[in-house]
Amino acid sequence: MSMFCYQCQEASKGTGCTVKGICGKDESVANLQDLLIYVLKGISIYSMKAKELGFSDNNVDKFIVEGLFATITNANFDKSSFEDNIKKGLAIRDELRNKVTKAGGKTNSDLHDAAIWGSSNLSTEGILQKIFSLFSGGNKVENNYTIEQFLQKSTTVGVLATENEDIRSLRELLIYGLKGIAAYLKHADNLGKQDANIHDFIQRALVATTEDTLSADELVALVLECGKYGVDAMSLLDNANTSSYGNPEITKVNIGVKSNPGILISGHDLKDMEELLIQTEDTGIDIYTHSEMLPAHYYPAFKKYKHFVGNYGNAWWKQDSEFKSFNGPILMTTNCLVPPKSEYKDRLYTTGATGFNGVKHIPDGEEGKPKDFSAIIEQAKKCKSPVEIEKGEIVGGFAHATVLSLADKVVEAVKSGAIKQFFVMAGCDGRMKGRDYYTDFAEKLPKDTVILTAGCAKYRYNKLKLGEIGGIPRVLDAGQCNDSYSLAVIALKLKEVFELNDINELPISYNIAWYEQKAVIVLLALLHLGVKNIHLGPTLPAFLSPNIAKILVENFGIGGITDVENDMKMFLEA
Ligand code: SF4
Ligand code: SF3
Repeated sequence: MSMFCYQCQEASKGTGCTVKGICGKDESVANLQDLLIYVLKGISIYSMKAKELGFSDNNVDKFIVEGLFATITNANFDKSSFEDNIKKGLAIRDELRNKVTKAGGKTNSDLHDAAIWGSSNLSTEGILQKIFSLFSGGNKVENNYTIEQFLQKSTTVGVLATENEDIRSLRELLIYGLKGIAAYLKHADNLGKQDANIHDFIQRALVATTEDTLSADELVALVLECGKYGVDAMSLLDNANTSSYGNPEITKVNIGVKSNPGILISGHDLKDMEELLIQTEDTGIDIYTHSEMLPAHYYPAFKKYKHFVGNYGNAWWKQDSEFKSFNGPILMTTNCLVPPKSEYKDRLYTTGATGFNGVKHIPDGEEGKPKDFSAIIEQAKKCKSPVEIEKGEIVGGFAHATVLSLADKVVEAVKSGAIKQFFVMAGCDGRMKGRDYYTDFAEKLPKDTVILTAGCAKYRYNKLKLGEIGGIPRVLDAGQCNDSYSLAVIALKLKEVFELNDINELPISYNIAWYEQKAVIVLLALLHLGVKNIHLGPTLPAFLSPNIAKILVENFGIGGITDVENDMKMFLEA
Protein backbone atom coordinates (compact mmCIF):
# COMPACT_ATOMS: atom_id res chain seq x y z
CA MET A 1 0.00 0.00 0.00
CA SER A 2 1.12 3.56 -0.51
CA MET A 3 -0.48 7.01 -0.17
CA PHE A 4 -0.63 10.29 -1.98
CA CYS A 5 -1.47 13.57 -0.29
CA TYR A 6 -0.53 17.10 -1.38
CA GLN A 7 -3.10 19.16 0.43
CA CYS A 8 -0.83 21.26 2.65
CA GLN A 9 2.19 23.50 2.28
CA GLU A 10 4.53 20.92 3.77
CA ALA A 11 3.82 18.31 1.08
CA SER A 12 7.01 16.25 0.75
CA LYS A 13 9.54 17.65 -1.75
CA GLY A 14 6.96 20.23 -2.76
CA THR A 15 5.05 17.57 -4.69
CA GLY A 16 3.25 15.25 -2.25
CA CYS A 17 3.67 12.80 0.60
CA THR A 18 3.85 9.25 -0.70
CA VAL A 19 5.13 7.09 2.14
CA LYS A 20 4.19 8.95 5.30
CA GLY A 21 2.97 12.50 5.81
CA ILE A 22 5.44 15.15 6.93
CA CYS A 23 2.55 15.92 9.31
CA GLY A 24 2.87 12.41 10.78
CA LYS A 25 -0.18 10.94 9.05
CA ASP A 26 0.51 7.32 8.12
CA GLU A 27 -0.57 5.67 4.90
CA SER A 28 -3.62 3.91 6.31
CA VAL A 29 -4.99 7.13 7.83
CA ALA A 30 -4.23 9.05 4.62
CA ASN A 31 -6.00 6.42 2.52
CA LEU A 32 -8.99 6.15 4.86
CA GLN A 33 -9.31 9.94 4.66
CA ASP A 34 -9.45 9.61 0.86
CA LEU A 35 -12.11 6.93 1.20
CA LEU A 36 -14.16 9.03 3.62
CA ILE A 37 -14.14 11.91 1.11
CA TYR A 38 -15.28 9.41 -1.53
CA VAL A 39 -18.14 8.29 0.71
CA LEU A 40 -19.13 11.94 1.21
CA LYS A 41 -19.27 12.31 -2.57
CA GLY A 42 -21.59 9.29 -2.76
CA ILE A 43 -23.85 10.69 -0.04
CA SER A 44 -23.90 14.05 -1.83
CA ILE A 45 -25.08 12.41 -5.06
CA TYR A 46 -28.23 11.17 -3.30
CA SER A 47 -28.58 14.24 -1.13
CA MET A 48 -28.71 16.49 -4.20
CA LYS A 49 -31.35 14.20 -5.70
CA ALA A 50 -33.30 14.32 -2.45
CA LYS A 51 -33.14 18.13 -2.47
CA GLU A 52 -34.46 18.17 -6.04
CA LEU A 53 -37.33 16.01 -4.81
CA GLY A 54 -38.01 18.47 -2.01
CA PHE A 55 -36.54 16.85 1.06
CA SER A 56 -33.29 17.19 2.94
CA ASP A 57 -31.84 16.01 6.22
CA ASN A 58 -29.85 18.17 8.65
CA ASN A 59 -28.03 15.13 9.94
CA VAL A 60 -26.77 14.34 6.45
CA ASP A 61 -25.56 17.94 6.01
CA LYS A 62 -23.80 17.80 9.35
CA PHE A 63 -22.20 14.42 8.66
CA ILE A 64 -20.70 15.73 5.42
CA VAL A 65 -19.33 18.84 7.12
CA GLU A 66 -17.84 16.89 10.02
CA GLY A 67 -16.30 14.35 7.62
CA LEU A 68 -14.64 17.07 5.55
CA PHE A 69 -13.39 18.80 8.69
CA ALA A 70 -11.86 15.60 10.09
CA THR A 71 -9.63 15.30 7.01
CA ILE A 72 -8.08 18.76 7.39
CA THR A 73 -4.33 18.71 7.96
CA ASN A 74 -3.37 18.04 11.58
CA ALA A 75 -6.91 17.42 12.81
CA ASN A 76 -7.37 13.69 13.11
CA PHE A 77 -4.81 10.88 13.03
CA ASP A 78 -7.09 8.21 14.51
CA LYS A 79 -7.54 5.32 12.10
CA SER A 80 -10.49 3.84 13.99
CA SER A 81 -12.47 7.09 13.87
CA PHE A 82 -12.14 7.14 10.07
CA GLU A 83 -13.15 3.49 9.88
CA ASP A 84 -16.26 4.24 11.97
CA ASN A 85 -17.14 7.28 9.91
CA ILE A 86 -16.81 5.38 6.64
CA LYS A 87 -19.21 2.75 8.00
CA LYS A 88 -21.65 5.40 9.20
CA GLY A 89 -21.32 7.21 5.89
CA LEU A 90 -22.14 4.10 3.87
CA ALA A 91 -25.21 3.46 6.02
CA ILE A 92 -26.34 7.09 5.62
CA ARG A 93 -25.73 6.94 1.87
CA ASP A 94 -27.73 3.74 1.46
CA GLU A 95 -30.60 4.99 3.55
CA LEU A 96 -30.73 8.16 1.50
CA ARG A 97 -30.73 6.10 -1.71
CA ASN A 98 -33.73 4.15 -0.46
CA LYS A 99 -35.59 7.33 0.41
CA VAL A 100 -34.84 8.82 -3.00
CA THR A 101 -36.00 5.62 -4.70
CA LYS A 102 -39.21 5.64 -2.70
CA ALA A 103 -39.84 9.26 -3.67
CA GLY A 104 -39.53 8.32 -7.35
CA GLY A 105 -35.97 9.52 -7.98
CA LYS A 106 -33.54 7.68 -10.26
CA THR A 107 -31.04 5.71 -8.20
CA ASN A 108 -29.77 3.00 -10.45
CA SER A 109 -27.81 2.21 -13.59
CA ASP A 110 -25.30 4.88 -14.52
CA LEU A 111 -24.64 6.43 -11.13
CA HIS A 112 -21.02 7.10 -10.20
CA ASP A 113 -19.20 4.35 -8.32
CA ALA A 114 -19.08 6.61 -5.23
CA ALA A 115 -22.84 6.18 -4.97
CA ILE A 116 -22.82 2.43 -5.46
CA TRP A 117 -19.69 0.67 -4.18
CA GLY A 118 -20.01 -1.43 -1.05
CA SER A 119 -23.74 -1.03 -1.21
CA SER A 120 -25.54 -3.25 1.23
CA ASN A 121 -28.51 -5.30 0.14
CA LEU A 122 -30.31 -4.63 3.35
CA SER A 123 -33.95 -3.72 3.44
CA THR A 124 -34.81 -0.17 4.51
CA GLU A 125 -35.64 -1.51 7.96
CA GLY A 126 -32.30 -3.26 8.16
CA ILE A 127 -30.46 -0.10 7.14
CA LEU A 128 -32.38 2.01 9.63
CA GLN A 129 -31.54 -0.47 12.35
CA LYS A 130 -27.91 -0.36 11.35
CA ILE A 131 -27.83 3.43 11.45
CA PHE A 132 -29.52 3.46 14.81
CA SER A 133 -26.98 1.10 16.31
CA LEU A 134 -24.09 2.99 14.72
CA PHE A 135 -25.22 6.27 16.23
CA SER A 136 -26.10 4.79 19.59
CA GLY A 137 -23.33 2.27 20.01
CA GLY A 138 -20.46 3.57 17.89
CA ASN A 139 -18.68 0.85 15.98
CA LYS A 140 -20.03 -2.09 17.91
CA VAL A 141 -22.49 -2.99 15.20
CA GLU A 142 -21.80 -6.00 13.02
CA ASN A 143 -21.72 -5.14 9.37
CA ASN A 144 -20.49 -6.38 6.05
CA TYR A 145 -17.33 -4.33 5.78
CA THR A 146 -13.83 -5.07 6.99
CA ILE A 147 -10.97 -2.63 7.40
CA GLU A 148 -9.06 -4.60 4.76
CA GLN A 149 -11.85 -3.96 2.25
CA PHE A 150 -11.79 -0.29 3.10
CA LEU A 151 -8.02 -0.06 2.72
CA GLN A 152 -8.15 -1.89 -0.58
CA LYS A 153 -10.89 0.34 -1.93
CA SER A 154 -9.14 3.47 -0.66
CA THR A 155 -6.14 2.95 -2.92
CA THR A 156 -8.39 3.29 -5.98
CA VAL A 157 -10.24 6.50 -5.05
CA GLY A 158 -7.56 8.97 -3.93
CA VAL A 159 -6.20 12.09 -5.56
CA LEU A 160 -4.32 10.23 -8.29
CA ALA A 161 -7.47 8.46 -9.46
CA THR A 162 -8.04 11.55 -11.63
CA GLU A 163 -5.51 11.14 -14.41
CA ASN A 164 -5.60 14.55 -16.08
CA GLU A 165 -3.36 16.72 -13.89
CA ASP A 166 -5.30 19.95 -14.52
CA ILE A 167 -8.67 18.41 -13.72
CA ARG A 168 -7.10 16.75 -10.68
CA SER A 169 -5.67 20.10 -9.61
CA LEU A 170 -9.04 21.84 -9.90
CA ARG A 171 -10.97 19.04 -8.21
CA GLU A 172 -8.58 19.03 -5.27
CA LEU A 173 -8.45 22.83 -5.04
CA LEU A 174 -12.24 22.76 -4.83
CA ILE A 175 -12.26 20.00 -2.19
CA TYR A 176 -9.66 21.83 -0.08
CA GLY A 177 -11.78 24.98 -0.26
CA LEU A 178 -14.75 22.90 0.91
CA LYS A 179 -12.72 21.52 3.82
CA GLY A 180 -12.01 25.09 4.93
CA ILE A 181 -15.68 26.02 4.62
CA ALA A 182 -16.63 22.89 6.59
CA ALA A 183 -14.41 23.91 9.49
CA TYR A 184 -16.04 27.33 9.70
CA LEU A 185 -19.56 25.91 9.31
CA LYS A 186 -18.95 23.44 12.13
CA HIS A 187 -17.83 26.21 14.51
CA ALA A 188 -20.87 28.30 13.56
CA ASP A 189 -23.16 25.30 14.00
CA ASN A 190 -21.77 24.72 17.50
CA LEU A 191 -23.06 28.21 18.29
CA GLY A 192 -26.45 27.55 16.71
CA LYS A 193 -25.95 29.24 13.32
CA GLN A 194 -26.63 27.42 10.04
CA ASP A 195 -26.96 28.34 6.39
CA ALA A 196 -28.63 25.71 4.18
CA ASN A 197 -27.34 27.36 0.99
CA ILE A 198 -23.76 26.67 1.98
CA HIS A 199 -24.54 22.98 2.59
CA ASP A 200 -26.19 22.84 -0.83
CA PHE A 201 -23.08 24.26 -2.43
CA ILE A 202 -20.76 21.86 -0.61
CA GLN A 203 -22.77 18.89 -1.85
CA ARG A 204 -23.16 20.24 -5.38
CA ALA A 205 -19.41 20.80 -5.53
CA LEU A 206 -18.61 17.32 -4.17
CA VAL A 207 -20.84 15.81 -6.84
CA ALA A 208 -19.11 17.94 -9.48
CA THR A 209 -15.79 16.34 -8.58
CA THR A 210 -17.25 12.98 -9.72
CA GLU A 211 -18.45 14.25 -13.09
CA ASP A 212 -16.04 13.47 -15.89
CA THR A 213 -18.04 15.60 -18.31
CA LEU A 214 -17.15 18.85 -16.54
CA SER A 215 -14.56 20.93 -18.38
CA ALA A 216 -11.65 22.73 -16.75
CA ASP A 217 -13.48 26.04 -17.33
CA GLU A 218 -16.54 24.75 -15.51
CA LEU A 219 -14.39 23.59 -12.62
CA VAL A 220 -12.63 26.97 -12.49
CA ALA A 221 -16.05 28.61 -12.20
CA LEU A 222 -16.93 26.29 -9.31
CA VAL A 223 -13.66 27.06 -7.57
CA LEU A 224 -14.43 30.78 -7.78
CA GLU A 225 -17.99 30.15 -6.59
CA CYS A 226 -16.46 28.29 -3.66
CA GLY A 227 -14.83 31.61 -2.72
CA LYS A 228 -18.27 33.23 -2.54
CA TYR A 229 -19.49 30.52 -0.16
CA GLY A 230 -16.25 30.92 1.76
CA VAL A 231 -17.15 34.56 2.39
CA ASP A 232 -20.66 33.48 3.43
CA ALA A 233 -19.30 30.83 5.82
CA MET A 234 -16.85 33.28 7.40
CA SER A 235 -19.60 35.87 7.72
CA LEU A 236 -21.88 33.27 9.36
CA LEU A 237 -19.15 32.35 11.83
CA ASP A 238 -18.33 35.99 12.52
CA ASN A 239 -22.00 36.52 13.32
CA ALA A 240 -22.09 33.38 15.50
CA ASN A 241 -18.99 34.44 17.44
CA THR A 242 -19.90 38.08 17.93
CA SER A 243 -23.57 37.44 18.76
CA SER A 244 -22.49 34.84 21.34
CA TYR A 245 -19.46 36.52 22.85
CA GLY A 246 -19.50 40.18 21.76
CA ASN A 247 -17.21 42.09 19.42
CA PRO A 248 -13.50 41.54 20.04
CA GLU A 249 -11.94 44.44 21.93
CA ILE A 250 -8.38 45.75 22.07
CA THR A 251 -6.79 43.50 24.69
CA LYS A 252 -3.39 43.03 26.28
CA VAL A 253 -2.77 39.32 26.81
CA ASN A 254 -0.30 38.10 29.44
CA ILE A 255 2.28 35.64 28.04
CA GLY A 256 3.85 34.78 31.40
CA VAL A 257 2.45 32.27 33.91
CA LYS A 258 0.77 32.23 37.34
CA SER A 259 1.36 29.83 40.20
CA ASN A 260 -1.81 27.68 39.96
CA PRO A 261 -1.95 24.48 37.92
CA GLY A 262 -3.27 25.16 34.45
CA ILE A 263 -5.17 23.73 31.51
CA LEU A 264 -4.00 24.72 28.04
CA ILE A 265 -6.62 24.98 25.31
CA SER A 266 -5.74 25.10 21.62
CA GLY A 267 -7.47 25.00 18.24
CA HIS A 268 -10.30 27.26 17.10
CA ASP A 269 -13.55 26.27 18.83
CA LEU A 270 -14.94 29.06 21.03
CA LYS A 271 -17.85 26.96 22.31
CA ASP A 272 -15.37 24.49 23.82
CA MET A 273 -13.51 27.49 25.23
CA GLU A 274 -16.65 28.77 26.94
CA GLU A 275 -17.62 25.38 28.36
CA LEU A 276 -14.13 24.82 29.74
CA LEU A 277 -14.10 28.27 31.39
CA ILE A 278 -17.48 27.63 33.02
CA GLN A 279 -16.52 24.18 34.29
CA THR A 280 -13.18 25.34 35.74
CA GLU A 281 -14.50 28.37 37.63
CA ASP A 282 -13.55 28.28 41.34
CA THR A 283 -11.53 25.06 40.95
CA GLY A 284 -8.15 26.70 41.54
CA ILE A 285 -7.11 25.92 37.97
CA ASP A 286 -6.00 28.62 35.53
CA ILE A 287 -6.83 28.50 31.85
CA TYR A 288 -4.28 29.42 29.19
CA THR A 289 -4.66 29.56 25.42
CA HIS A 290 -2.21 28.15 22.91
CA SER A 291 -1.72 29.04 19.23
CA GLU A 292 -5.03 29.78 17.44
CA MET A 293 -7.02 30.03 20.68
CA LEU A 294 -5.18 33.25 21.63
CA PRO A 295 -7.92 35.50 20.14
CA ALA A 296 -10.44 34.09 22.67
CA HIS A 297 -8.95 36.67 25.05
CA TYR A 298 -10.31 39.48 22.87
CA TYR A 299 -14.00 38.56 23.42
CA PRO A 300 -15.83 40.52 26.15
CA ALA A 301 -17.79 37.44 27.28
CA PHE A 302 -14.59 35.64 28.31
CA LYS A 303 -13.02 38.56 30.15
CA LYS A 304 -15.19 38.02 33.20
CA TYR A 305 -13.42 34.76 34.05
CA LYS A 306 -10.66 35.63 36.53
CA HIS A 307 -8.97 32.28 35.97
CA PHE A 308 -8.56 32.94 32.23
CA VAL A 309 -5.02 34.18 32.69
CA GLY A 310 -3.00 34.23 29.50
CA ASN A 311 -1.51 32.70 26.38
CA TYR A 312 1.24 30.11 26.65
CA GLY A 313 3.68 29.62 23.80
CA ASN A 314 3.47 30.12 20.10
CA ALA A 315 2.10 28.62 16.91
CA TRP A 316 1.00 24.99 16.65
CA TRP A 317 4.27 23.46 15.47
CA LYS A 318 6.11 24.34 18.67
CA GLN A 319 3.70 22.27 20.74
CA ASP A 320 6.04 19.36 21.35
CA SER A 321 8.35 21.47 23.53
CA GLU A 322 5.69 23.85 24.86
CA PHE A 323 3.22 21.14 25.88
CA LYS A 324 6.01 19.42 27.78
CA SER A 325 6.91 22.50 29.84
CA PHE A 326 3.28 23.46 30.40
CA ASN A 327 2.99 20.60 32.89
CA GLY A 328 -0.82 20.47 32.88
CA PRO A 329 -3.45 18.91 30.61
CA ILE A 330 -3.95 20.20 27.08
CA LEU A 331 -7.25 20.24 25.20
CA MET A 332 -7.10 20.26 21.38
CA THR A 333 -10.42 21.54 20.08
CA THR A 334 -9.39 21.45 16.39
CA ASN A 335 -6.24 21.39 14.30
CA CYS A 336 -3.32 21.80 14.45
CA LEU A 337 -2.33 18.69 16.40
CA VAL A 338 1.20 17.33 16.14
CA PRO A 339 1.73 13.61 16.88
CA PRO A 340 2.32 13.78 20.64
CA LYS A 341 5.52 12.96 22.49
CA SER A 342 5.37 10.43 25.32
CA GLU A 343 6.31 13.19 27.83
CA TYR A 344 2.83 14.69 27.58
CA LYS A 345 0.67 12.21 25.68
CA ASP A 346 -1.14 11.21 28.89
CA ARG A 347 -1.98 14.89 29.50
CA LEU A 348 -3.38 15.43 26.02
CA TYR A 349 -7.11 15.37 25.16
CA THR A 350 -8.83 15.73 21.81
CA THR A 351 -12.41 16.71 21.11
CA GLY A 352 -14.62 17.52 18.12
CA ALA A 353 -12.92 16.83 14.79
CA THR A 354 -9.55 16.04 16.35
CA GLY A 355 -8.28 12.63 17.32
CA PHE A 356 -5.15 10.56 17.81
CA ASN A 357 -4.67 6.85 18.60
CA GLY A 358 -4.26 6.36 22.32
CA VAL A 359 -5.17 9.96 23.23
CA LYS A 360 -8.30 10.47 25.34
CA HIS A 361 -11.18 11.94 23.34
CA ILE A 362 -13.91 14.06 24.96
CA PRO A 363 -17.19 13.28 23.16
CA ASP A 364 -19.97 15.74 22.37
CA GLY A 365 -22.41 16.33 25.20
CA GLU A 366 -25.60 14.31 24.94
CA GLU A 367 -28.70 16.03 23.55
CA GLY A 368 -27.10 19.45 23.29
CA LYS A 369 -25.71 19.36 26.84
CA PRO A 370 -22.18 20.74 27.43
CA LYS A 371 -19.18 18.46 26.97
CA ASP A 372 -17.89 16.88 30.15
CA PHE A 373 -14.38 18.16 30.87
CA SER A 374 -14.24 16.73 34.40
CA ALA A 375 -11.49 14.21 33.56
CA ILE A 376 -9.24 17.06 32.38
CA ILE A 377 -10.05 19.12 35.46
CA GLU A 378 -9.30 16.25 37.85
CA GLN A 379 -5.99 15.61 36.12
CA ALA A 380 -5.08 19.32 36.20
CA LYS A 381 -5.53 19.45 39.98
CA LYS A 382 -2.70 16.93 40.35
CA CYS A 383 -0.30 18.71 37.98
CA LYS A 384 2.47 21.22 38.64
CA SER A 385 1.99 24.79 37.45
CA PRO A 386 3.43 25.71 34.04
CA VAL A 387 7.11 26.54 33.59
CA GLU A 388 7.44 30.15 32.48
CA ILE A 389 8.93 30.37 28.99
CA GLU A 390 8.50 34.10 28.41
CA LYS A 391 7.15 37.22 30.07
CA GLY A 392 5.23 40.23 28.86
CA GLU A 393 2.10 40.99 26.90
CA ILE A 394 0.82 40.88 23.37
CA VAL A 395 -1.94 43.10 22.02
CA GLY A 396 -4.80 42.07 19.78
CA GLY A 397 -8.51 42.45 19.20
CA PHE A 398 -8.45 44.44 15.97
CA ALA A 399 -11.39 42.71 14.33
CA HIS A 400 -13.64 44.74 12.04
CA ALA A 401 -15.75 46.46 14.72
CA THR A 402 -12.66 47.78 16.54
CA VAL A 403 -10.87 48.92 13.40
CA LEU A 404 -14.02 50.56 12.03
CA SER A 405 -14.47 52.38 15.33
CA LEU A 406 -10.97 53.75 14.72
CA ALA A 407 -11.80 54.51 11.09
CA ASP A 408 -11.47 58.30 11.45
CA LYS A 409 -8.02 57.92 12.99
CA VAL A 410 -6.95 55.43 10.33
CA VAL A 411 -8.27 57.52 7.44
CA GLU A 412 -6.59 60.63 8.85
CA ALA A 413 -3.29 58.75 9.19
CA VAL A 414 -3.53 57.60 5.56
CA LYS A 415 -4.48 61.07 4.29
CA SER A 416 -1.67 62.76 6.21
CA GLY A 417 0.82 60.19 4.91
CA ALA A 418 1.59 58.88 8.42
CA ILE A 419 0.47 55.46 7.15
CA LYS A 420 1.73 54.82 3.62
CA GLN A 421 0.72 51.23 3.17
CA PHE A 422 -0.99 48.26 4.84
CA PHE A 423 0.32 44.73 4.52
CA VAL A 424 -2.06 41.83 4.96
CA MET A 425 0.19 39.12 6.38
CA ALA A 426 -2.55 36.74 7.51
CA GLY A 427 -2.56 32.95 7.30
CA CYS A 428 -0.72 30.08 8.86
CA ASP A 429 2.59 29.36 10.47
CA GLY A 430 4.55 26.16 9.91
CA ARG A 431 7.78 24.35 10.62
CA MET A 432 9.57 25.19 7.41
CA LYS A 433 12.83 27.07 7.97
CA GLY A 434 12.01 29.46 5.11
CA ARG A 435 9.21 30.95 7.22
CA ASP A 436 11.83 33.13 8.96
CA TYR A 437 11.15 35.24 5.88
CA TYR A 438 7.98 36.57 7.52
CA THR A 439 9.81 37.70 10.67
CA ASP A 440 12.46 39.44 8.57
CA PHE A 441 9.84 40.96 6.32
CA ALA A 442 7.88 42.37 9.28
CA GLU A 443 11.06 43.74 10.86
CA LYS A 444 12.27 45.39 7.67
CA LEU A 445 8.97 47.00 6.69
CA PRO A 446 9.22 50.81 6.67
CA LYS A 447 7.97 52.44 9.88
CA ASP A 448 5.06 54.07 8.04
CA THR A 449 3.43 50.72 7.26
CA VAL A 450 0.91 48.67 9.24
CA ILE A 451 0.51 44.88 9.26
CA LEU A 452 -3.03 43.47 9.24
CA THR A 453 -3.00 39.88 10.43
CA ALA A 454 -5.17 36.90 11.39
CA GLY A 455 -4.40 33.21 11.85
CA CYS A 456 -1.35 31.63 13.43
CA ALA A 457 1.00 33.34 10.92
CA LYS A 458 1.13 36.23 13.40
CA TYR A 459 3.43 34.33 15.76
CA ARG A 460 6.25 35.09 13.35
CA TYR A 461 6.15 38.78 14.32
CA ASN A 462 3.61 39.49 17.07
CA LYS A 463 6.23 39.64 19.79
CA LEU A 464 8.52 42.05 17.93
CA LYS A 465 8.59 45.65 19.14
CA LEU A 466 7.31 47.24 15.95
CA GLY A 467 5.83 50.31 17.63
CA GLU A 468 2.80 52.44 16.77
CA ILE A 469 1.73 55.14 14.36
CA GLY A 470 -0.21 57.90 16.15
CA GLY A 471 -1.55 55.40 18.70
CA ILE A 472 -2.31 52.70 16.10
CA PRO A 473 -0.14 49.59 16.70
CA ARG A 474 1.85 48.52 13.64
CA VAL A 475 0.53 44.95 13.98
CA LEU A 476 -3.26 44.77 14.03
CA ASP A 477 -4.34 41.24 14.93
CA ALA A 478 -7.95 40.54 13.90
CA GLY A 479 -8.00 37.03 15.42
CA GLN A 480 -8.04 33.47 14.12
CA CYS A 481 -7.68 32.39 10.47
CA ASN A 482 -11.46 32.55 10.10
CA ASP A 483 -11.32 36.18 11.21
CA SER A 484 -9.56 36.96 7.94
CA TYR A 485 -13.14 37.92 7.13
CA SER A 486 -12.55 40.99 9.29
CA LEU A 487 -9.67 42.02 7.05
CA ALA A 488 -11.99 41.84 4.03
CA VAL A 489 -14.66 43.90 5.83
CA ILE A 490 -12.03 46.50 6.75
CA ALA A 491 -10.76 46.68 3.15
CA LEU A 492 -14.29 47.06 1.77
CA LYS A 493 -15.03 49.82 4.30
CA LEU A 494 -11.84 51.70 3.41
CA LYS A 495 -12.74 51.42 -0.27
CA GLU A 496 -16.08 53.05 0.54
CA VAL A 497 -14.55 55.79 2.72
CA PHE A 498 -11.96 56.68 0.08
CA GLU A 499 -14.66 56.50 -2.62
CA LEU A 500 -12.69 54.09 -4.78
CA ASN A 501 -14.13 51.95 -7.56
CA ASP A 502 -11.83 49.04 -7.05
CA ILE A 503 -10.60 47.36 -3.87
CA ASN A 504 -7.19 47.06 -5.56
CA GLU A 505 -6.75 50.85 -5.57
CA LEU A 506 -6.34 50.78 -1.78
CA PRO A 507 -2.80 51.02 -0.38
CA ILE A 508 -3.00 47.38 0.76
CA SER A 509 -0.55 44.65 -0.25
CA TYR A 510 -1.16 40.96 0.39
CA ASN A 511 1.76 38.81 1.49
CA ILE A 512 0.00 35.74 2.86
CA ALA A 513 1.48 32.62 4.44
CA TRP A 514 -0.46 29.42 4.02
CA TYR A 515 -0.29 25.92 5.41
CA GLU A 516 -3.58 24.06 5.56
CA GLN A 517 -6.98 24.10 3.85
CA LYS A 518 -8.57 26.93 5.82
CA ALA A 519 -5.96 29.16 4.22
CA VAL A 520 -7.14 27.82 0.85
CA ILE A 521 -10.68 29.04 1.46
CA VAL A 522 -9.40 32.39 2.74
CA LEU A 523 -7.51 32.76 -0.55
CA LEU A 524 -10.57 31.81 -2.63
CA ALA A 525 -12.69 34.22 -0.58
CA LEU A 526 -10.27 37.09 -1.30
CA LEU A 527 -10.33 36.24 -5.02
CA HIS A 528 -14.11 36.30 -4.92
CA LEU A 529 -13.97 39.78 -3.39
CA GLY A 530 -11.88 40.90 -6.34
CA VAL A 531 -8.52 41.17 -4.58
CA LYS A 532 -5.64 40.86 -7.03
CA ASN A 533 -1.86 40.41 -6.78
CA ILE A 534 -1.89 38.24 -3.68
CA HIS A 535 1.51 36.76 -2.89
CA LEU A 536 1.46 33.35 -1.33
CA GLY A 537 4.30 31.63 0.48
CA PRO A 538 6.55 30.18 1.61
CA THR A 539 5.90 27.96 -1.43
CA LEU A 540 3.05 27.77 -3.91
CA PRO A 541 0.64 24.85 -3.41
CA ALA A 542 1.82 21.50 -4.78
CA PHE A 543 -1.75 20.84 -5.92
CA LEU A 544 -1.67 23.65 -8.49
CA SER A 545 -0.65 22.14 -11.81
CA PRO A 546 1.45 24.43 -14.04
CA ASN A 547 -1.60 25.24 -16.20
CA ILE A 548 -3.87 26.02 -13.25
CA ALA A 549 -1.14 28.12 -11.61
CA LYS A 550 -0.87 30.00 -14.93
CA ILE A 551 -4.61 30.74 -14.91
CA LEU A 552 -4.32 32.14 -11.37
CA VAL A 553 -1.31 34.26 -12.32
CA GLU A 554 -2.87 35.63 -15.50
CA ASN A 555 -6.31 36.36 -14.09
CA PHE A 556 -5.56 37.31 -10.52
CA GLY A 557 -1.88 38.22 -10.46
CA ILE A 558 -1.17 35.57 -7.84
CA GLY A 559 2.52 35.17 -7.16
CA GLY A 560 4.96 33.49 -4.82
CA ILE A 561 7.68 35.04 -2.72
CA THR A 562 11.42 35.41 -3.36
CA ASP A 563 13.58 37.12 -0.76
CA VAL A 564 12.74 39.90 1.64
CA GLU A 565 14.66 42.66 -0.15
CA ASN A 566 13.30 41.97 -3.62
CA ASP A 567 9.75 41.43 -2.40
CA MET A 568 9.80 44.54 -0.25
CA LYS A 569 10.91 46.59 -3.24
CA MET A 570 8.24 45.00 -5.44
CA PHE A 571 5.45 45.65 -2.90
CA LEU A 572 6.51 49.22 -2.10
CA GLU A 573 6.87 50.20 -5.74
CA ALA A 574 3.64 48.55 -6.88
FE1 SF4 B 1 1.79 15.57 3.53
FE2 SF4 B 1 0.45 17.78 4.23
FE3 SF4 B 1 -0.85 15.66 3.32
FE4 SF4 B 1 0.29 15.63 5.76
S1 SF4 B 1 -1.44 16.89 5.05
S2 SF4 B 1 0.33 13.99 4.24
S3 SF4 B 1 2.15 16.83 5.33
S4 SF4 B 1 0.60 16.93 2.17
FE1 SF3 C 1 -2.92 27.76 12.05
FE2 SF3 C 1 -3.22 25.15 11.99
FE3 SF3 C 1 -3.63 27.52 9.57
FE4 SF3 C 1 -5.99 28.68 11.86
S1 SF3 C 1 -3.67 26.46 13.60
S2 SF3 C 1 -4.26 29.08 10.87
S3 SF3 C 1 -2.15 26.34 10.53
